[in-house]
Amino acid sequence: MSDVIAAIATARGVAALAIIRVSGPGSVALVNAGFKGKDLEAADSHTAHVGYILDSTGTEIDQVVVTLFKSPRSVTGEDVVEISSHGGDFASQFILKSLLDRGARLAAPGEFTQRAFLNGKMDLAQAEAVADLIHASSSMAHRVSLQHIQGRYSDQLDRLRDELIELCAYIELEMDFVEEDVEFADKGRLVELLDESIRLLVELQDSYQLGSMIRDGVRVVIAGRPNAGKSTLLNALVGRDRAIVSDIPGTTRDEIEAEAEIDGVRFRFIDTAGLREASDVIEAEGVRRAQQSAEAADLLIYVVDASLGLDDGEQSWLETLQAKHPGLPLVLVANKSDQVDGPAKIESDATPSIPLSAQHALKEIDALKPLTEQLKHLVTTHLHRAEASPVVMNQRHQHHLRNALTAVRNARAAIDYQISMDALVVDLRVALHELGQITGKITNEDVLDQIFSRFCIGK
Ligand SMILES: Nc1nc2c(ncn2[C@@H]2O[C@H](COP(=O)(O)OP(=O)(O)OP(=O)(O)O)[C@@H](O)[C@H]2O)c(=O)[nH]1
Ligand SMILES: [Mg+2]
Repeated sequence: MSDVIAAIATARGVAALAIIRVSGPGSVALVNAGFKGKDLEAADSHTAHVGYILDSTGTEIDQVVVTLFKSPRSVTGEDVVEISSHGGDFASQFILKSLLDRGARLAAPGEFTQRAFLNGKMDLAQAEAVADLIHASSSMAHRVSLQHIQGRYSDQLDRLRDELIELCAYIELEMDFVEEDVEFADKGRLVELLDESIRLLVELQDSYQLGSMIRDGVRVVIAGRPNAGKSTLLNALVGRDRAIVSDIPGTTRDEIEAEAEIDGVRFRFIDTAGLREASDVIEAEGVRRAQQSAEAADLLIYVVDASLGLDDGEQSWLETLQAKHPGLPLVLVANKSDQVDGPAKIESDATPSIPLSAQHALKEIDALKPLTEQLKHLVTTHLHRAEASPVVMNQRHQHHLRNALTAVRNARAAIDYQISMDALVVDLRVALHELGQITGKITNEDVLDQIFSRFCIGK
């Protein structure tokens, strides 16, 4: 049986209120023993009571509001008491101490959520989404985490798992009847069901790229010739003087990263060294890193000095990059448009360019609109998907999904190659085991400890 745990659930520091959370069998009696006010044990669940918390000598610590959530109608499924005290560092600390003096134990990080999971109030994927929501660094990340908490993602995984369980049962039943186990009564149907599971798993797996963009931000690498205005553009995009700008070509050598949120999406802009035959080893290393970064980008902004245009060397650099990293979205910026007469156009067959003056944009943020609109457009198709269907944001889940997909594909191949039905069932069971680990239907203590240790104390 679990004991009573207590923790301060709010952040430290000066604030109007602080919340101390208590959970476990006997938590109402424990708080009641040091509460001057109504008899909490006699009170109904989901009621709030004003009173004083007393320390072990009977001295008043603070006037508080106590809210009761009696088992099983609480977040952990146990008796939960939430004490809302005045903020600041002292009241809540003294109250917590008085609870510990009365026999409560300080909660470990994530222990409330862990109990909610163990008591069947949420599955593991939902519990992990709680941590993701707390750590969300953009409104999109917040939205996707909330979707996961609400269970849409878990529902989809459960449906998939149920279908595979049914499939296993169906095959096992057939095996009881059919002597020659490769000769299936309804092989077509079996293939159809497996293909559908593969399709769903591939879709979930593929969503991870978007999921990590939402979680960690979209990595936008800014590349181009020396002096094209890359660092100026970075500064304009993030609204501060982050990178050194000068008219000496080769100013930026190391990579410079800075973030900005554009309409709910976090972008991580990475300014790089100008691409050219380097004049010294440090610059050469900078160019090498720029190349490497571009290859790992989610999106590339290629900055060209519009008065000079895109030369053959740049053209072929871009082509080589796109061959290496197919599908890499590219935005061509025709910078220094203030220095050209007429429209600053760059000749490029495939990609239209956006005329811009990064220098002007430093003072006039609206000048960036065409560029930021284009950036948004390039991720929007993905983002619509995030709204419409579940997106995998968690690396642990991605790992299990990959294994499940391999197993289902093996099962599918077993049919094509007329391998025994026993082998097919074994593959499906592996897939079930992998999927079960995502939502926590199958789990072990080490994994749980690792997951819940990511949480804050009090959650
Ligand atoms: N006229 C004009 N000058 C610009 C514009 N953008 C940048 N510059 C100038 O061009 C020069 C080079 O700008 P940077 O931003 O340092 O260029 P960079 O591409 O980072 O150069 P490296 O770090 O050397 O690769 C600076 O003198 C800038 O002030 C622009 O839109 N118009
Ligand atoms: Mg620079």
